[in-house]
Amino acid sequence: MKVAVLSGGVGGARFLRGVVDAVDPADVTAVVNVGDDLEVLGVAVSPDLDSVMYALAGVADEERGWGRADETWNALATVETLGGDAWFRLGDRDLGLHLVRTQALRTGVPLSAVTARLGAALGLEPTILPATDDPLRTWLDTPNGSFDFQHWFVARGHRDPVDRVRFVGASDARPAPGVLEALHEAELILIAPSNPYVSIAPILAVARIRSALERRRVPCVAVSPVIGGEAVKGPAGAMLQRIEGGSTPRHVAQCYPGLIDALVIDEADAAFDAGVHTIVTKTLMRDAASRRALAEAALDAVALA
Ligand code: FO1
Repeated sequence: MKVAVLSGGVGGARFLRGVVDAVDPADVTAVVNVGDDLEVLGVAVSPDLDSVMYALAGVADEERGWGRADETWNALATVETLGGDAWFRLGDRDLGLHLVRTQALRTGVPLSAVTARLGAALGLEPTILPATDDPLRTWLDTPNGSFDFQHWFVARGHRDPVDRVRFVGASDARPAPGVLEALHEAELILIAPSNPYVSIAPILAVARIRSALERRRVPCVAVSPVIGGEAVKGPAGAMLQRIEGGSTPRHVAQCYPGLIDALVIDEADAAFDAGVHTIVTKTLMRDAASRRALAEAALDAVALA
């Protein structure tokens, strides 16, 4: 079964591991958020693409959720000693990938082509696509000022309550090559249990991706990132409370108006009416078996066609 998965970083990457365990990995295309991308110390970092690639290559740091396992931090220690920018922690192994990406981007290779090269070098079977090759960056408006995503998330520890999320560059952003094809060829479209505002919304901010979803002829199923009103990790719960007015399945479903046919929710939230068809299962991904079981529950929604 051909599957297209819209994904952010940590949670999306875990979910994708379950998906490639449950279907032929060559039939899976991940369309990944790039709103978090940044340049730090002169290198181009695409955190969500990297979280997805590292997870699927089996080299991710499972505890941290981002970056590589068996990481060392010698370059960062030198940066710190020399008074350089050390707020965004780049490990030595991770840095190697950023150097290769940065060099290719500087010679004019688009992000999607660089990502294809990196994926091939890591031996990945699924197709990993950035949502767009064009510059699209997530900004957060808070009572304490406006911040780009990583300054809000990492430097300020996502402590500022968010009033509005904006996607600078979105109006001119085109889907990266392969994205619309993957959405059109998919027999099922999945939205990973990523943050709806800062992981999935930047993908949907590319107008032609959003309209492809609106005009889909196959089911689109989102997996809720919330369990019992709280995000497993990160600010999704607090953002839903402040922006949507609550963090029940209905509030999650409201983030995807006209875009989903079903929402996968946790057993802890089974009592709520989401306003769309719900699939109730255990959504916490603690190991390979639970990741696969969650993916299978979402994949079963192909029967909704
Ligand atoms: N997250 C942090 O909380 N602190 C960091 O220093 C940090 C560094 C980092 C480096 C490379 C990378 O690929 C991801 C990194 N992340 C870090 C994670 C990242 O900021 C977020 O998890 C994603 O952007 C949200 O999906």
